[in-house]
Amino acid sequence: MKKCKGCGILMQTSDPKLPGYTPKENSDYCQRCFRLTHYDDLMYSMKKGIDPDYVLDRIVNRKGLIVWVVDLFDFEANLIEGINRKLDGRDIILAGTKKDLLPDTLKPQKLADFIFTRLGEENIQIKELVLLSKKDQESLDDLWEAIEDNRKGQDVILMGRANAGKSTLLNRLMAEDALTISRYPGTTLDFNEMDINGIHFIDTPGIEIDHSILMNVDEKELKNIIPSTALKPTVFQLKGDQSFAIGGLARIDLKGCEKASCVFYCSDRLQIQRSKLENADALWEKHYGELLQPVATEKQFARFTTVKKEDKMDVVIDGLGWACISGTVQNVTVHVPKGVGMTFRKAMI
Ligand SMILES: Nc1nc2c(ncn2[C@@H]2O[C@H](COP(=O)(O)OP(=O)(O)OP(=O)(O)O)[C@@H](O)[C@H]2O)c(=O)[nH]1
Ligand SMILES: [Mg+2]
Repeated sequence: MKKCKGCGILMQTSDPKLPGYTPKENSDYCQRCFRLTHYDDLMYSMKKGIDPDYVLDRIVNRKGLIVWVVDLFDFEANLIEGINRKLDGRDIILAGTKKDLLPDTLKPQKLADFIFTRLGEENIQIKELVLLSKKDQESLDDLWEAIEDNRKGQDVILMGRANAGKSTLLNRLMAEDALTISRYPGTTLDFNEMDINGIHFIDTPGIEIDHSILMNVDEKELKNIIPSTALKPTVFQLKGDQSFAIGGLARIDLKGCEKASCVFYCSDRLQIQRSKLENADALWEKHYGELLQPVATEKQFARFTTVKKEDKMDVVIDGLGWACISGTVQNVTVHVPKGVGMTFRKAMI
């Protein structure tokens, strides 16, 4: 049997419930890719389907230049701890995607400085950084150049977290919509190889982000949580003790605010509800799952608290976006569904 051109899986005609099924022996795409592309019908979720260690092992065993695709909106969740060690010290080009989702006010140089600082803090080394926006041809040319400069005759492997935009980027490089892309994590199911301009490229399944909110909500909510257009910051002036609920997905409590502000960078389809901290528990209890929605599949919450040290500090919630807190605030407590990752960092913007 052939491999599916969209997701790379070996096709089969015997079991419609298993990955790779196609009713027609000689088709190029499996039924799942066909339905995803033409009807936005997920059929079955593969977000927990591919073992990340298996994917990484296969990448390590395959010679080639690494293009590490990183979603710039969801930067913290897209980091891969110890990536240099895991890839045996191979050269890495970091291709930052979805720059079009970040506000225009963030200049490329400032963004690049931010990325290099964060990579430094995480002890991650890369050879080159390319920042890419949807539809921007110039940045695509930069990526071609970086690949040519570093490839040394080798194949090129695109790897990264699920949903980072690997298959989308390859479609752009080949100027063809051959690979299946979707907002659902776990679209590409196996290694998928193709030649573009005389270079052999390999698309790979995303490395699962089990700590992302995206993996912890019903799939139908993804279109409300993943932003589709440039983020419009939502600004709140703060006084005293305040609390913010981001739908029913997370809560941020801020104590001792004076001449302070909190700016949210997340999908404009999410409702942010502000209250006095003293009323926050009661409001959460009363409205969780109703006014405060969507909610995560995990109903238990974990709390993280910090004193505010940086002048401008981001509270980042994996898969959801971030809030930038500035001014005088004594301490910050973040409530996230158990298992979802969060980071306190120096502000990106
Ligand atoms: N706004 C924006 N969206 C993008 C960009 N690149 C990819 N996307 C969207 O991100 C989602 C995931 O894209 P894919 O190309 O399927 O991601 P992937 O890394 O191949 O995902 P897996 O195969 O699941 O690992 C899709 O909804 C894309 O439309 C970009 O540059 N800007
Ligand atoms: Mg893919």
